[in-house]
Amino acid sequence: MNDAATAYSLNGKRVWVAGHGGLVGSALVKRLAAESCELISVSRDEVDLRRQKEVEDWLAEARPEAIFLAAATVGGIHANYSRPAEFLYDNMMIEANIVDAAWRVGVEKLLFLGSTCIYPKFAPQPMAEGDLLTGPLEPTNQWYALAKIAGIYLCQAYRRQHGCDFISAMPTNLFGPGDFFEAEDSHVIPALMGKIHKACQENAAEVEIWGSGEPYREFLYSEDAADALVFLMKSYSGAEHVNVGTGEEIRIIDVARLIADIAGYRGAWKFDRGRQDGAPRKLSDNGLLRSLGWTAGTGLRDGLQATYDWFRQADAAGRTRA
Ligand code: GFB
Repeated sequence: MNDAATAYSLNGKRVWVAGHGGLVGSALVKRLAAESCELISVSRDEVDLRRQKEVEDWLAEARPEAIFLAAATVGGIHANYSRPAEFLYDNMMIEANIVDAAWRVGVEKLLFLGSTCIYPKFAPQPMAEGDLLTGPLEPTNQWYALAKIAGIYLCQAYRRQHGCDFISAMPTNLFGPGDFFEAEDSHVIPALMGKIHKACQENAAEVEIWGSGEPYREFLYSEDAADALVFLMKSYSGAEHVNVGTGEEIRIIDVARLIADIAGYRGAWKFDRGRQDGAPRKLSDNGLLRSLGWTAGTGLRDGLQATYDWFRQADAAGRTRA
């Protein structure tokens, strides 16, 4: 058992999922339905999480006992690179406002969510928690990464100075139902699903893949991620952030082939070399999470199939966020 293993019960607790409409947030809401807790949420129209007073007023009134901080400005490689001000400002403000207000109203436990893009571009693979800040960041997502690194340090600082039980989890690239399936701003899996689905419908001869198709990524199904986050909330208390992944990686071209197989696409690939590859590899070391007792349950193909089934239905009903 790890030193930081602990027991925190969610039974009867008021739990706020900040970012409940997003990919992880919606999976968390689904997963938390199996716990005996009271879920609370607030919409973007009611509270702008980038505004300190709005967050302070909401938390003073709502008084959650536990918070999953899954709210963030997110997007794929192009969104990160083309909107650096939003990715840095929004994410720093959201986390600073929520962490500080959570301490002020006496929140018992808070789990802050980041991403494995916090690690250096050329970190040793697999990347362990201790590899943080050992080298320069990947330029395409350095603004998002810096905000998330600041979030980890915020949780550590409030733990050290105020004794708050605030923890951080760093999931690898996530995908699943309810994702943002748009060609320019989304992550690779929803982007390729959208493009491949359209190519099938239009009988197109080729689908565009950004960059070389050679980078490797580690993908985790959003419902597995939510399960890991609930597990950490209940069983981990430490200053060190915790990687959340599968420990398995795949080349971008191979994940495209898997999606093509699921969707029935038999056309060609066209590589747009004018687009960036980003990090060459981002494989996480999940030793800490495994030592606490959690491993992922959904295989990549099964997760892709479930996501594609959801997407096809949502697309047909005009319900995708594309
Ligand atoms: O998912 P993605 O945008 O994010 O891209 P990152 C992963 C890889 O897929 C890159 C390639 O090498 C892309 O060039 N790719 C190929 C595509 N075709 C496409 C496409 O049509 N759309 C997209 N989006 N990619 C993000 C960070 O990095 O990962 C975020 O920017 C965050 O900050 C997230 O950390 C988890 O893995 O490169």
